[in-house]
Amino acid sequence: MGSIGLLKGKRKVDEESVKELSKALRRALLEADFNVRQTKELTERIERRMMEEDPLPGVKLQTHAMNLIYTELVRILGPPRNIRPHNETVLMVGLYGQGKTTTTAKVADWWRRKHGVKVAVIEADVHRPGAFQQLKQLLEGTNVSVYGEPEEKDAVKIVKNGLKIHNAADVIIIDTAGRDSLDNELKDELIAISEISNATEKFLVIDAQVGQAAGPVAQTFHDLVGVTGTIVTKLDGTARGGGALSAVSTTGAPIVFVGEGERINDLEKFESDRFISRLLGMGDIKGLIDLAPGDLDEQEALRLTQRLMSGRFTLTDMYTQMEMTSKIGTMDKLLSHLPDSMFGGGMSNMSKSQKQQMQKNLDQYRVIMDSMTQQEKDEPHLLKSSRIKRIARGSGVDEKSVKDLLGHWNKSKKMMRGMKGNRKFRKQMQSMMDIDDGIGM
Ligand SMILES: Nc1nc2c(ncn2[C@@H]2O[C@H](COP(=O)(O)OP(=O)(O)OP(=O)(O)O)[C@@H](O)[C@H]2O)c(=O)[nH]1
Ligand SMILES: [Mg+2]
Repeated sequence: MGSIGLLKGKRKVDEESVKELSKALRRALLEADFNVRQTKELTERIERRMMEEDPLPGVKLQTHAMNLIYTELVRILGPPRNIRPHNETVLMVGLYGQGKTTTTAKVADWWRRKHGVKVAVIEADVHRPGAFQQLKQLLEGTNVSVYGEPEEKDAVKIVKNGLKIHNAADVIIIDTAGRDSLDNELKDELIAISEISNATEKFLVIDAQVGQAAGPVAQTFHDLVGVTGTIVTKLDGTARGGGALSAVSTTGAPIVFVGEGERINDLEKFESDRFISRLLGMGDIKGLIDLAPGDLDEQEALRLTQRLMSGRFTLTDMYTQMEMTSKIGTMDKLLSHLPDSMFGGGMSNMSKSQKQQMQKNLDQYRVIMDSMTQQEKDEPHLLKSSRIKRIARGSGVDEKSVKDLLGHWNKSKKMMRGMKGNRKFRKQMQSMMDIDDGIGM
């Protein structure tokens, strides 16, 4: 998308250059295989925003345009999607040859490496000859257990047996048979596997080259099992990934990983900046955007909210939450994402002295937390007396201050729990965030 340069040096938007820019964007998105209708909607929205919104003081017109394009694309891609370390049963679904089996192995090994947990995979593809052998070979030399019954023709039975045998595994990943969208027998099989496995995640594996078919394919699988995440494969090739964007736009299931090769290590966590750069064919997009702090805070607010919904609440989360509430501008942003009940309605009405006290606490908490290990921040319940002593010494405060911090965390956590248990709140939250349960970071 070269023609962003046409705004260079311009101070005011004129309709002509907006049209020109929009045309270039449309071309780039269509070349990347983003869905035609979705491309039209997106470019029209950006055109409108270009005409209606003035750049913030100090922001060049060119950068302003890039910011708009970027935030609109990030809006489609959704907030960063992270994965719980354990207690997951994952179902891999997708069309023939998209990379399900390879990705099953990659993701299994990723979980084991990243989180050091016990991972097992189940080969439930009874249609592709040699699928079990393929999966076993891919995982040779890793600590991932591979379950399969090469002679059995009943996929549901294999899954049942596999789950029983590996019930001590922290994470189980099930590879399923490739299908084209017309085959009813395979559809029934997939639904049965999905039901019996009680999968917490259903990842749609989609080849970056799939193109305009991506949206309808994604919709089909979404209707069958309820897709919770997307994995884009073969991004080491020339495809720009617009099809994957259509899939995400259709299902609302964000991209979690991307595959960049045939080997087991060729898997990356999804990064929206990289993806957008590639989609637009623009090199590194980071240098071209300059989002106002407000925009970033908004992203942070979304991320935090998502985390709170996941039921995990670490010291770092508490800190972020406090930091955000102490900033008035951010607070408004945060509140605009949250139902009033979230902070008991009280936070936005904090008095000046309350805010000052909060800032003081924050400063002290930061010092104390600097003396903690990452693990301690993630799992504050580990902090028993000897660790508390060490941290107090390390940060030059008394032990009581460390305990106060933990007390504050405990209280905040209870509050979060309370809200999580509140069904009305949950429903409100989920429809607002369009996220699924069980997402953690
Ligand atoms: N270059 C590249 N090749 C990949 C990637 N992922 C998978 N492949 C290759 O794509 C081909 C198909 O991959 P599989 O994992 O067998 O795909 P599948 O979806 O399980 O296929 P079926 O079981 O036949 O439906 C294999 O040759 C893989 O090595 C990737 O990220 N990059
Ligand atoms: Mg396969």
